[in-house]
Amino acid sequence: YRPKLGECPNQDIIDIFTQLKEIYEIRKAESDNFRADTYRKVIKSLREYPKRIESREELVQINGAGKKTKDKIMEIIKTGRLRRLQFEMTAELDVLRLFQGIYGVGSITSLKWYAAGCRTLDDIHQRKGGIKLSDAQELGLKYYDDINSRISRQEVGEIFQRIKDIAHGIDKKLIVEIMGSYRRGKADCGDIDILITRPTDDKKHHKGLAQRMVNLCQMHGIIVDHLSIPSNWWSTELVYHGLCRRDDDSPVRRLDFLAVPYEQRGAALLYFTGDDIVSVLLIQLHAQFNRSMRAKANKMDYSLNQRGLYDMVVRNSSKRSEKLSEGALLRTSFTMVRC
Ligand code: DCP
Ligand code: MG
Ligand code: MN
Repeated sequence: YRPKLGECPNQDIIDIFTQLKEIYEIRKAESDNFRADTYRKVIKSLREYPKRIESREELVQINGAGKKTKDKIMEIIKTGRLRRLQFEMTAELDVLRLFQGIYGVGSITSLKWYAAGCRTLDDIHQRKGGIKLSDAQELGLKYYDDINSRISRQEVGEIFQRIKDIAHGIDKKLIVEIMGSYRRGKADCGDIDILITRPTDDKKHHKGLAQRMVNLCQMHGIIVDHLSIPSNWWSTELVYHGLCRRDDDSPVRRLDFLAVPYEQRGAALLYFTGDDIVSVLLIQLHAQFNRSMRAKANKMDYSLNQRGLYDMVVRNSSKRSEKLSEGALLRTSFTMVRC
C-alpha cells in the first residue's frame, strides 16, 4: 500500500474504518449500539501512529482496538480490503454515498439526512423528515447526474478555450491556465480548474478582473450558476466555484477559478495541478539527494551505491572516480524516511 501525499501510512485502514464508523453511527441512532465510538477512538489512534503497521504485536499501541478490531486491521494489511464490509453491510453506505454525490454534502450531512428517514434522492427532493438544503446543495441535487459524470478532455478543452478568449477580450495580459486533472493528462476530468493571474510589470493588476470574467461567461451562457462566490472580488487572490456548460445542449459541469498574485503562480500551479506532479518533483529531489549523498561519501573516502557503504576503497590518484578496489562493505542500518 502506497499512501498519497499528505496521507498517513495507514490511510487505507482509516478509510475503511471511517465507513464502518458511519454505518454504526446510523445504527446507533436506531438502537443502543456504541461501536461507532470504538471506531472513532481507533481511527484517531491510527491517525497518530507514525509508521505503516506491519505486525499484530504493534497493535497494542492502537487505543481502543480489541481482538476483533485487530483481526480487521490485519486483514486489511494482508489483503487490502475487508470482506465483511464489501459483502455484508453496503446497503446503508450506498445511501450515504448517494447523498454525498450532491455537491456540498459530506459525511455529517448525509448521516443527518439518513437519520431523518431519507433513503433516496426523491426523499431529498421532497425534503422528507423536514431536512433543509443550502443553495449550493440544491444546485447539486438539480444537476446530480451531470455533476457526477466525467468530462472528456475534448469538452474541457473547448470550454477552457471559450473562457480564455473571454479573459483575453478583457485584458490581453491576463494569464489563464488550465490545471487539475486536465493538466496532469488524465483521459477524463471531474471538473474544470482554471488559474488566473497577471504580470505587474506595467503597474497594472488583475483586481476585479475575475469578477468581470465570471459576469461575461454568464452573459455568454457558459456559466449557468454560482456554487460559491469569493468574499472579496476586489482581490488578486480569490477562489470561485461555479457551474458551466459548453453550449445549451451540453451537460452542466463544475468550474473552479483560482486567482493568485503573479509571484505566487508557481506554488499555485503546483497546488492546483495536484499530487501526481508533486510526486514527480519529489522523485527528482530524491535523485538529487542520492547524487549529493554519493558525492559526500566520495569526499570522505567512502563509496556509496545501491548495494551499501564501502570503506577502504582504493582509488586511482589521478582519476578519483576510478576505483582500483571495491573496498569493504560497512555494516550500516538504514532508516526509511517518508517525505
Ligand atoms: N486540491 C488539493 N486539495 C483539495 C482539493 C484540491 O490539493 N482538497 C488540489 C489538487 C487538485 C487540484 O486542487 O489536483 C484540483 O482539484 P480537483 O478537486 O478539481 O481535482 P482534480 O482536478 O485533480 O481531479 P478531477 O478530475 O476529479 O477534477
Ligand atoms: Mg479538477
Ligand atoms: Mn476542481
